[in-house]
Amino acid sequence: MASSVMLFFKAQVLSGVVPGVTSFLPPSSSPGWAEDINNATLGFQKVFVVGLPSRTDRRDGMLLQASLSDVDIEFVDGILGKDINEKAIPQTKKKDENQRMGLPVIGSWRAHMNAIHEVVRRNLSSALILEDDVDWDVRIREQLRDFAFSTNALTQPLRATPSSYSDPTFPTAPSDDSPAVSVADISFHHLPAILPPRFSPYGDNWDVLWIGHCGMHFPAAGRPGAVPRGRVIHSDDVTVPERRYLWTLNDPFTLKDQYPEHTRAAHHVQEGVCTLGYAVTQKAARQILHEIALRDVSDAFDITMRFFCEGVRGHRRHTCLTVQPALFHHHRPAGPAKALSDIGDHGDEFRETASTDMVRWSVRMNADVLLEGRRDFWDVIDLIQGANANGMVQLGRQFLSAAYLMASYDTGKFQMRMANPTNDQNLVAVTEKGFEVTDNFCAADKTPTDSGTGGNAGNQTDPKTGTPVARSKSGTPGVISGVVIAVLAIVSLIGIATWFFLKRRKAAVAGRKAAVAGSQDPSRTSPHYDALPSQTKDVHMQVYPKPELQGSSPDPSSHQISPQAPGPHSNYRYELA
Ligand SMILES: *[C@@H]1O[C@H](CO)[C@@H](O)[C@H](O)[C@H]1NC(C)=O
Ligand SMILES: *[C@@H]1O[C@H](CO)[C@@H](O)[C@H](O)[C@H]1NC(C)=O
Ligand SMILES: CC(=O)N[C@H]1CO[C@H](CO)[C@@H](O)[C@@H]1O
Repeated sequence: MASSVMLFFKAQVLSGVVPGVTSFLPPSSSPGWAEDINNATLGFQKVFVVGLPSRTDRRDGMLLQASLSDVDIEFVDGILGKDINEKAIPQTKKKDENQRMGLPVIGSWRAHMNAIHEVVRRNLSSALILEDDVDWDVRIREQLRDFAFSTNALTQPLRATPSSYSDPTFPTAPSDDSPAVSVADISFHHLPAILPPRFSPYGDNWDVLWIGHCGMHFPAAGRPGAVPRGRVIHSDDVTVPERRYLWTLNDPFTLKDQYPEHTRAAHHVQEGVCTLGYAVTQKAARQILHEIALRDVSDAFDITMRFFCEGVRGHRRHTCLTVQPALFHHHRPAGPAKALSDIGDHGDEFRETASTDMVRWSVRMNADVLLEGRRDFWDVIDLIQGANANGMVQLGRQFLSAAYLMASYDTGKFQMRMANPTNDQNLVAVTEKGFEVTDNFCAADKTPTDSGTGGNAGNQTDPKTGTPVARSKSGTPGVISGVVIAVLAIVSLIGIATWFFLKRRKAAVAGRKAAVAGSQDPSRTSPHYDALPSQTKDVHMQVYPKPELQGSSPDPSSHQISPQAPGPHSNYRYELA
């Protein structure tokens, strides 16, 4: 169900578009236990793709993509919520009609349950389940091999002391109220020696590998469940795009805020959103049948999966591992946005160019190159720039190459960020004559950032607010007017966005009734939408270009309009089927 919306505003990047000609890196050698990852089912016993049989376009796309990657897939039929027999939807608690989940949520739940059902019926030792609109990197096997090294480091017994693990919080993390145990990051480049796995190349101790998602948190004290807190940090992973191309539905985005460029992290699942791709073991599939298929559908499937992993809301805790950025992401083909989902509303927009976010050498975007047997793959960066050259809205020249707005209907809040301005400067408000405006234009409720990362030499600090304001390095009038244009453009976009948000919200209210379960936190069910128009003024204070861009440490809390992490019940986009 689409109870929230994310809009992207992109401006043209002026630099020339050059195809990404990069030499292909041959996979390095692997130990014997990792070899199966190179097989046709990626080291699982089966790869299933779930989706509606009527979406033959998606099946064609998935089939082509899988064949170009030498992956053997099998389709599992999803079903529309309206076609499910009412009596087949388990009801283990007494409920009112209006406490039922919406049909899209039920359809998505059933599609995934059909896949899980197959895993159990065929007694598969493990299976990877993908939604039918995902894309991956041409180097997927290397990525999975690296992920397997990481999951083994987190969950296999140490070779030297087989009764212990390198993560001191595995298998049982201290419960929430016990004193925080600090867990050092494990470097991917110095992994501990472990007992080689025997059950699966990914380890002997996992239930779920949630490797396609739209957001995860690092486990930490104070988050739900007693999730083990170890992280394997893979720095200099060339398959990770630059940070400015990364996004998540979970805020804060610690990976992007606190780790260097091209870092991938493997860790246990916490607050995952979207089930684009996940593997299950036979044991876990049986448990999912027991705990998710045969119980009330009281949340969307990804949210229930989160509870299943974390061991909250009446579920037992399971060993679920994940990776950030994920390895499977949505692919959006060119065409009417409506076609993107059979269950969510994507409006009347027409998408001129296909895209896949956060995958550098996307298989789908490189189908031509692969079909011709070439190796000069297009990088996501070139593709995004190419897409921008094809008539995306132009805003403020290269200063503001992308801004995005995230609105959550559940909390009644929205948030705006620039995703991709320049690395050279902060965005500041200036007067017509080019002087900085220091009286709280963009900064009223910001606390001083102390990034300490440099890169903004020549900046000043506003004596009143303590807010750092940076000057453009070049400082030419052209530069400054570009900034002005960018700022004005954003302010006007906010107006449009607010209008859009309110319009959408009206339509959503009716749908929400069904979706809001009785157990929902009451503060979430009464969002103050009506206050939004008057908040528009505050919102431009939230236009903060810097933290995402320069590798600065995150400026805690002040950047958020609201406690924004999708709470257990907040539903973002569900794209299945
Ligand atoms: C790939 O490896 C996995 C794990 O060892 C195994 O279960 C599966 O049968 C293999 N797939 C193929 C097609 O050989
Ligand atoms: C399922 O597979 C396991 C492991 O291969 C085997 O021990 C078990 O007997 C099988 N169960 C059924 C019902 O076939
Ligand atoms: C010249 C100057 O004041 N530079 C400062 C700009 O801001 C950064 C971080 O806020 C400081 O580290 C610099 O010293």
